[in-house]
Amino acid sequence: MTALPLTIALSKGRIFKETLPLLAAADIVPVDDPETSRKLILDTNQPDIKLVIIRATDVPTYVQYGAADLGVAGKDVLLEHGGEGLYEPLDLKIARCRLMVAGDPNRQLQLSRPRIATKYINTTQRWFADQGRQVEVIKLYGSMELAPLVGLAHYIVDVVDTGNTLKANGLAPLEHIADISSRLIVNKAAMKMKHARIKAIMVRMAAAVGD
Ligand code: PRT
Ligand code: MG
Repeated sequence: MTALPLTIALSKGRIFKETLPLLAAADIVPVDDPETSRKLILDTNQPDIKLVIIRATDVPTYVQYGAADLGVAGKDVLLEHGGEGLYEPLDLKIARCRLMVAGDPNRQLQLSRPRIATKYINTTQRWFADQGRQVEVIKLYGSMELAPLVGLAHYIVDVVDTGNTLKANGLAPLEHIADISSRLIVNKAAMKMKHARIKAIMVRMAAAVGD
């Protein structure tokens, strides 16, 4: 019996680096290095397993539509995406951070309808709406920390790790929305069609997850 081929979606940078040892535990080792290669589809030591290297925010979309069977995505990205069409069976406990509301700590005025700059517009709307707080959400694609400094927004919602980036810009974390780590995600149809194969990978990755 020949195994059905598998495609795994990953983003470059911290997720790729921290996922490598977990994939290795499942005997999946990329042949090319995405940081130096320009290839978007990487071969692995297993002829029927490929890695696709895409933007972090695109990973759930590829898995949802079955363009990838598996993927690794931050919980921040999954909350924003909504999780439609995919399972989230395993917390890989990598790329950990916190999703926070942040702003100028010396300017805690109770604005009636503050403007919040973020790339997480759905999550931000939900966080404030659930508390009955009226806000105006502005979509940005990066460098959220700049927005309060130039008067574009009163606050931001972003992921924070060390807090150094906030601090360097005179900002501080104000409210904790969620603890974030990266999750293994699986296309729902693939989970049925390729169950034995995916289960075997999941079991071996789960055994390699640390604390
Ligand atoms: O970079 P790109 O625009 O391509 O996409 P991305 O930023 O979504 O990808 P990437 O690789 O930077 O992040 C992937 C995932 O890593 C995120 O979805 C999070 O789940 C997780 N993660 C963990 C982080 C951080 N830690 C983190 N610190 N993602 C981003 N950051 C940013 C943070 O927003 C801040 O601007 O890094 C900066 C430094 O953080 P401090 O607090 O340590 O100074
Ligand atoms: Mg980034």
